Amino acid sequence: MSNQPRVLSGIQPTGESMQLGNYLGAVRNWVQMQDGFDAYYCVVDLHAITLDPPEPAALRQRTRIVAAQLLAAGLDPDRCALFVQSHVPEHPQLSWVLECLTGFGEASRMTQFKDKSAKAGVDRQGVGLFTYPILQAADILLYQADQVPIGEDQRQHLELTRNLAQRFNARYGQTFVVPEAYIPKGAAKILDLQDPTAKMSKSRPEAGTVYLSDEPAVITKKVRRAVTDTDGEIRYDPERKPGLSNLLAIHAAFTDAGIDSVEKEFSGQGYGALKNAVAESVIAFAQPFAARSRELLDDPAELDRILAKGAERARALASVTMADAYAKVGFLPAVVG
Ligand code: ATP
Ligand code: LTN
Repeated sequence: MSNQPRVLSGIQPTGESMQLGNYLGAVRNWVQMQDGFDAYYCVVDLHAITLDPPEPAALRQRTRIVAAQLLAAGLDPDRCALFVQSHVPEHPQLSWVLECLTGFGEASRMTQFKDKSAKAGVDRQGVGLFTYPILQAADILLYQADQVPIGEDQRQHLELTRNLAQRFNARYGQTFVVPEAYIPKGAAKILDLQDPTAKMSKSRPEAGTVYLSDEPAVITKKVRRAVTDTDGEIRYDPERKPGLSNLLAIHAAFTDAGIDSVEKEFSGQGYGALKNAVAESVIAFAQPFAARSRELLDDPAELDRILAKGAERARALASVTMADAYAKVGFLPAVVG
């Protein structure tokens, strides 16, 4: 086993493709952190049935799509364990123990739960949406992760995870590493192009979300129609000019430039020039990315082999933590033979 610090993160197989915010807010860091970390990355299919459960065939397909896209983004199965959450039964097993340590009020304060349940009405949601962050905590704690690369929207879930780790350790003795959130500057919260008060998300309307599988013409159209403001000044000011600042942040991230240098470059020009440049920088990434994802998806047997190997590595680690946690809680060991 590696002596390097460990990293774990997850992404839901919701939608037919990753969106730009997933990549810039999280996945780009996953790729970088393969160097210098013992890396575990997970397609969280158990989480993907918490809201509007998809058709079974669609869930299977989306799970493969996300896996292919993660590889296309630069994950290397020789340098990280890429696996599917439902292949490692320890996740829901540990989740149960953590649920019993979580306060009802504590879980009720999770803003993602409040937002998502408010949309369809609390009484119409399954309990899984409520316990979602606790399963996420189990995902992280099972691997004794030191760092968790995520977007800003997941900060509160990581805080809950840290509290649960500390609570378990205080009650039963040192068991879990208390993880740190790794949240990028600048691209931590990419906003919806049509509604720059909301984060871009796979589950929001098409027009405001750039999918990395979108055709170049579609990307250009979505970016050109992005909602900005009417003062005509190119200036990074997320409070007063959220739409325009979002475009500056996207361009800076895709061209590996600082936001202030992008601001300077376009200062005095019209919004149209900036939008064209943003569309170009997104397409320069998305086009080869989409082509590579399609190639990988054309060989589902190979994808499944990569995921099986990832799950094997994940289980080797998760089962050790799980056995320790169960023993600490006082569950009687099952005698084999
Ligand atoms: P859904 O709409 O189904 O909730 P999502 O698009 O919000 O999905 P997730 O699969 O829940 O994406 O998130 C995967 C990772 O991408 C998480 O680390 C999350 O913080 C990050 N992320 C999602 N949207 C954004 C965004 N708009 N900006 C920055 N990071 C984001
Ligand atoms: N809830 C996360 C997805 C997720 C996750 C994780 C992220 C599930 N398990 C473990 C980091 C670590 C989201 O992005 N909505």
